[in-house]
Amino acid sequence: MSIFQEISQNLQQGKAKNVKALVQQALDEGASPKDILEKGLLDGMNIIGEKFKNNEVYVPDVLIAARAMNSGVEVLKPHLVASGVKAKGTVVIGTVKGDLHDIGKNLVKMMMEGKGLEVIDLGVDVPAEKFLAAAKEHNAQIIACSALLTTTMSEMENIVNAAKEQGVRDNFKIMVGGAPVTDNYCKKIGADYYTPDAASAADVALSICEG
Ligand code: B1M
Repeated sequence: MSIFQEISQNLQQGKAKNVKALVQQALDEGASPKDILEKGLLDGMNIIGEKFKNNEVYVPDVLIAARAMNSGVEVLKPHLVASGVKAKGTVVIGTVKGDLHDIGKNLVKMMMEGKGLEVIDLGVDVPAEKFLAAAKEHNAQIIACSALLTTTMSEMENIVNAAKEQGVRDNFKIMVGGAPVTDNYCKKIGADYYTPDAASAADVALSICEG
């Protein structure tokens, strides 16, 4: 088994310490940071993402895999910057104003990071103005909004409207999701993309950033 496959498998099993050590070993053996990221870490996260989509693994498995991914990325980050590997795009993510649910949002963030995107996490209870200010500041391609309450979903419409009012609606794609959100609702409020789960949100975000 190659060291990349070992990294991928340990990541899928959530073995954070092993992933960290294997990434360091691969670097010491002269593997390129890009290969370690793509053939090891991202490969493992993609497999977990697919399994999650197909109900073959569940939320805790994804969370521990994501933690293992973060351990590997920590070791790799300085080398990626040095070797000039750029993030494939930037996403500003948050749970909308009035809503404190963040487990789903965190999964979406992790899956997006697993695809090589830079994700600026604004946390929970995020007002429309804050989404827009952060998207402008970080030159993001995407604003990603999560809502878990029927009473807070309407905040998503406020974000779309605020973007129009500020004359920046065409600068960002607005993605929406969360248990009560639907594709019809997305269309009704004039957002760009609805996705039902974290894995498909990451797929769509990547395809937006890759143009
Ligand atoms: Co609350 N809660 N909660 N809660 N809570 C729900 C959502 C609820 C359905 C429970 C119920 O009544 N059956 C209900 C909402 C009813 C409604 O509006 N239709 C509810 C309620 C009413 C409340 C309070 C009002 C309760 C109260 O205080 N009376 C209160 C509100 C607080 C607030 O936000 N202001 C409240 C509080 C809480 C806790 C703090 C205790 C806790 C949140 C902890 C936390 O997040 N850190 C909590 C929890 C845990 C839940 C349940 C049990 C689980 C939610 C969850 O994390 N699911 C939930 C009931 C349930 O769903 N069974 C419930 C797992 C998570 C992985 O799924 O977030 O759906 P989810 O994310 C999925 C997809 O939706 C999607 O991807 C994820 C994974 O694939 N997705 C996106 C999410 N965001 C996306 C964005 C995208 C794309 C996809 O693109 C941008």
